[in-house]
Amino acid sequence: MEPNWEEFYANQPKPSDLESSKKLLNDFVERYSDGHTRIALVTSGGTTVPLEHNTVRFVDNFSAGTRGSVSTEYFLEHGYAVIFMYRIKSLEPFSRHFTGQKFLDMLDLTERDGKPQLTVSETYSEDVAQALIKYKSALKQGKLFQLSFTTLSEYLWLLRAASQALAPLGKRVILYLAAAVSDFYVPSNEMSVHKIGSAVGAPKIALHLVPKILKPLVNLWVPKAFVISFKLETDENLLISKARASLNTYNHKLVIANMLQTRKQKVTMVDKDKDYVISLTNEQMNRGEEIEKYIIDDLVKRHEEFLSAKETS
Ligand code: 9Z3
Repeated sequence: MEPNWEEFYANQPKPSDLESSKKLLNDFVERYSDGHTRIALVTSGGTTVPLEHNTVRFVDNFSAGTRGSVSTEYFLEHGYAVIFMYRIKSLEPFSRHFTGQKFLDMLDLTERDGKPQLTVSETYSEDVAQALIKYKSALKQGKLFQLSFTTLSEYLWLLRAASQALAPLGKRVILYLAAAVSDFYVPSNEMSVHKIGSAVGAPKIALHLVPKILKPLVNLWVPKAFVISFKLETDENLLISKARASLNTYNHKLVIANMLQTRKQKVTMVDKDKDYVISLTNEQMNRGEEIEKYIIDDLVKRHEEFLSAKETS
C-alpha cells in the first residue's frame, strides 16, 4: 500500500536551516512578481538515505548532476530565472566545466614587488573567463539562486518549500525535476542511533517505500505550473510505458524518459498525446554538443504555448 505523504512528511526530520531557506526563496520569488519573467526550479543530483542517525553509512544514487547543471545554463540563456536545487558536491552550473580538473593545476604564480601573484594558467584562462562572465552575469541580474541538499528528507522539505514559494507565480513556473530521488528509505524509528556494528553479524535493514510526492506537488503545491518529471530506466522495454503511466497518474505536463546507458545522447519527450525522441548524432557528441540544449529549446517553446493558451495565470 502506498504510504500517506502527510504522515510521511511529519516523520521526516526538518533541515535545521529550513526557515532561512524559505526566507531566501521568498526573497528570490518576490523579485519576479513583475508578471513576466519565467522561472525554472531545477532539481539535480541524487539523494542519500542514511542508515544510522549518527550517519556513517547511507544508500546513495549514481546521479552526477550533469542534466540539472547543464540545463540550468540553457534556461538562463533563454532568460529564465533559475532556482537550482542540487546535491552538495554534484555538478553546478558554470563551475561544472572545471570539475575533474586539479584545482591547483588551473592556477599559476607570478611575482610582483617580491610578492606572489595568483593567475589562472594559460591553458584554462579563456574557458574560465567565459564561464565566469556568464556566472557573474546571472548572479548580478539576480537570475540564479542555489540551494543544496544531501539526504532524501532535506530534498523533500526543500522541494515543498520551493514549490510553495513559487506557487503565486502560476503558469510562469517550470518545475524540471531531474534529481534522482530515492524511492526507498529507512524510517527514523527503525534506524540505528550509532554506527551499525558487525559483531552481531550482518544487519537486516528493511527499506520502506517513499510516497509519490509528485501527487501533492502537482495537485496542491503548484497546480498551475508547468511540471516536468524524468523517468529513468535500465530496461528499454519498460521506459515509455512507465513514463506514460506516470503522466496518467499525476497529470502533469511532460515526462522526459531516459535510459541510464544512453542518457547523454537520447531522451524521449512523453506527453498526453504523443512522444518523440530528441537525440544527438555521434558527430554532435564528438563535437561536445549537449543534449540539454535541445531539450531546453523544446521546453521553452512548449512553455510559451502553455502560457499563451487562453487561461488566467
Ligand atoms: C533523470 O532521469 C536524469 O536524467 C538523470 C541524469 C538522473 C538520469 P546525471 O545527473 O543523470 O546527468 O548523471 N532523473 C530522474 C531519475 C528518477 O529517479 N526518476 C524517478 C523514476 O524514474 C521519478 S521522479 O522513477
